[in-house]
Amino acid sequence: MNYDRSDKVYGYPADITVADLQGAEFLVMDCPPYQKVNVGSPVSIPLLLSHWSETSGLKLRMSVSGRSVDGRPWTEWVPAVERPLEAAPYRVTPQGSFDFTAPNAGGLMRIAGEVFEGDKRVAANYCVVHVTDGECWPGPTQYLVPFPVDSYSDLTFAESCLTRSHHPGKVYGFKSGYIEYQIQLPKDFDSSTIEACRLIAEIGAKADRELVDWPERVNRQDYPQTDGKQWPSDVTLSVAGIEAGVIPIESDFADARGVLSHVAGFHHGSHGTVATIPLEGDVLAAVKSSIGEDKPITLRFEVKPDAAHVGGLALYGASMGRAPLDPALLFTLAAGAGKPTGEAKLINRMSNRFETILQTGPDGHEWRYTTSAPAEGWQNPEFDDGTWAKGKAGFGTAGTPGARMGTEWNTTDIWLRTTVKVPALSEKSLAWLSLHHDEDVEVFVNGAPLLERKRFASDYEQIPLKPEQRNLFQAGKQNVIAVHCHQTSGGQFVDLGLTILARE
Ligand SMILES: [Ca+2]
Repeated sequence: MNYDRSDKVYGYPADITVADLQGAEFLVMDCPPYQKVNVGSPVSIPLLLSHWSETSGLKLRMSVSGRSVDGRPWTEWVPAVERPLEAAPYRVTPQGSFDFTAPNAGGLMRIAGEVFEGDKRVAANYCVVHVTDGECWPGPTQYLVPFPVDSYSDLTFAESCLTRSHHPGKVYGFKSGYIEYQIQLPKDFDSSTIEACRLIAEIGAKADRELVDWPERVNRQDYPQTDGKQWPSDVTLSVAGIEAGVIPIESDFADARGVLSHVAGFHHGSHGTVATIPLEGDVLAAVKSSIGEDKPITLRFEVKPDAAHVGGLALYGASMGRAPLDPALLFTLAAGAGKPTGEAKLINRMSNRFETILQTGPDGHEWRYTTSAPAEGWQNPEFDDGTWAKGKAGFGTAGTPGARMGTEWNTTDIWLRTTVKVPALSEKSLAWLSLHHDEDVEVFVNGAPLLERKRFASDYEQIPLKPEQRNLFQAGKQNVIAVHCHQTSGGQFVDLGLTILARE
């Protein structure tokens, strides 16, 4: 057994620690730990006190911390309240509720409840209310151009979300490289009305195994919690080819502040820092002239190989991290100037250059399959699978975690075969499998073993192919892919996809 004894950063609001949850008093907030509400809707947090002492004269304080996405403190809308607590000893007693109207602004509200005996806090607890669809953002003289993090036009990190597991709400790369976006602003945007511009983005560093205390033992769920061991990175922002500044990032954080990552169930608790970078002088002039000339604006987030801290980069979108906002350019316009009516577009998206060779899921590929043991050599190209059944991907039983089922398979073994044509791929090109297996699986290409995985996964895993694995495919020809999966108990499933990104 390994113990990680380093001090952890919990990231709870109001400096709540685990000790606040383990005293003789415990404040129950009888609502989901995270709930989503629309602006202007009523919110009610039922409260109870578990009072395991004979202390009297306790006091309750309810408060809201943090800011809306447009930067206003929540206390503008929801002030803190204090009231006495009445509770019989050794009982759980209802304490009414904390009620308010969700502000007319989007963001995450962290609601803390604290119990005091005199000036001493004896218990605390919190919950999160996610307010959506705020109307005060952007303001009347603000023009906001958000862009989804996965709409990048280029990503040059050697190891990145392209070659590891990924989620559309977070793009990342390790060590050095850059992520670039090309934004085409609307034709009717009059650049002479721009008074100021800033970039807002939630940015983090990205460690690989460096923050894991026993890196040799790989567990897909590992996302080390924020502690004293930091992982800084220096991110240079360039706009329209001109450097706008260096953003120092303290670490690859993962704690309770990364609420959205917990909710998304990906890279649990991971989050960045919300950075606001003013674009001024030459940079603003270049932005204005791009708009005037109807050219796209290029935004590059770069970790240079010679930076003081080469710690990778993660950009968090609205569905991941600590703030429910996509990165955005925020323009301040002259009073009275109209906002453009056209649509800003992200152009040259790299995802448009991905080519799916083998598609997963029930809308995907049709395979030949059998559930009775085939003759030896079943994985070889010359094997005749003409008598095997045909079925849509993937294969398994309903209810298996992460399964996207096309064909039911409920026996102990399944053998699958198909053929795919793969173009010639340069060294810089990428090819990756998307594999879900429950349980042991082996994959062959043209009769040769490509990879094996033991036990079970609970979702599709992105597996980049190494050059020697890619070399098993014959360019421009039909290639036979053969898969065997074995089941012992519980859920069962198998599906395999192949995607490529051709690069010169
Ligand atoms: Ca199983």
